[in-house]
Amino acid sequence: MMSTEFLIQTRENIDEMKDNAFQLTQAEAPGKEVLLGWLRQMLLIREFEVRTMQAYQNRLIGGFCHIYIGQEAVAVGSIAAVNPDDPIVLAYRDHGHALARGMDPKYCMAEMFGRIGGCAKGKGGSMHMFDAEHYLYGGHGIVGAQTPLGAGLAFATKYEDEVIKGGKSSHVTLCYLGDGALNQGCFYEAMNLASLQDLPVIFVLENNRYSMGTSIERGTSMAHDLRVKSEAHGIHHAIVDGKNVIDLYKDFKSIADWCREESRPFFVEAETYRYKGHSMSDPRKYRTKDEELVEESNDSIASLKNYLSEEYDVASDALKQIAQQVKAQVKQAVEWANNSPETPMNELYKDVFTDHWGPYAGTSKPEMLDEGGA
Ligand SMILES: Cc1ncc(C[n+]2csc(CCOP(=O)(O)OP(=O)(O)O)c2C)c(N)n1
Ligand SMILES: [Mg+2]
Repeated sequence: MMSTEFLIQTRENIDEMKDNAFQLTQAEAPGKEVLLGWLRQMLLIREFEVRTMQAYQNRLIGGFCHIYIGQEAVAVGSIAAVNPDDPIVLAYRDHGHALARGMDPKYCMAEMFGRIGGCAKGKGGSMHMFDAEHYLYGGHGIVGAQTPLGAGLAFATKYEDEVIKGGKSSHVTLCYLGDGALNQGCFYEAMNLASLQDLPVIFVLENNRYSMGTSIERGTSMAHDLRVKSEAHGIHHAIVDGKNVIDLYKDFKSIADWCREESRPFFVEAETYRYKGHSMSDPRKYRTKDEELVEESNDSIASLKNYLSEEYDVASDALKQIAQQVKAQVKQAVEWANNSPETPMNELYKDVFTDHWGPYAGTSKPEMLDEGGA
């Protein structure tokens, strides 16, 4: 019988790997006000997700829904390290990134409620947060599908900066992916093109160690040393701490500056963990309670609070006040979503690129269009 045991190796040499990875120049640590802003964002994401779970259980949200609790530091720290007009493209676990990028939580919540007030008029739902104004080019439900889009966005900014404007490429795209996407062919096609064409895109692997119920060791070759995935394409790699927003920011800032300067791609692995199940219906039988407790005891929000108290003497009352303000903001978002009208049927064929009739005559007309549809 074939054995797969030989594939499973530990990451005991991880420190050595970190040392051997691309040498990052150390970016400056941000000051107190910036850190308080990040704490607010991380608390906002967590509270938003808690309310999302409640709304889902109350059947106000339907369809697929993936919770980002535990991973907040990755979105907040990495997005803070780039400019507001640097494009972002995401997988489906996307609420946290949308909020970190500046989407008003009410548009994000209404999107999940399937209401007209949502960022995609309620037609996308949880997995498809889109906000062109904030250069957020969508959450994507097909695992890995966003990786060629990330390369394409970087191609677009490079083309615009260099060819249309005749200057130097000055943008960098953040393209997030989960560890499950490491096993999708399109990711390797995207890295190949990104390397060949010197595209300034950072592939941000959020390694939360599971792809649905499959641990990375069981589903991904060379899981103990993911450098090889990008080195095959001549793309630099770094491992960053996905639980420490300050360190993560500093690393990302150095990487983003380098990508911008050199117009080259990069592969960053952020070590993180999702506290909740894969989606709303996941009993988490594939991992132990002990493992979850260990991960939750190293929480990014708790660490940042401690840091603020110890380094800047921020009082616990001040921290509580931020938490209360965030709670109120999310409550309002839920109310706003609740009060937003259902998306009408005649919206169905709006905002799509195709002419739904096409050039063909005589095709049958969808029934709903007889009722004053598009
Ligand atoms: C091409 C494709 N295959 C399978 C699925 C089903 N699927 C949805 S989510 C998921 C797991 C992906 O895990 P990962 O990339 O680690 O992201 P995470 O959920 O951990 O954020 C799978 C297999 C899919 N959406 N697309
Ligand atoms: Mg995963």
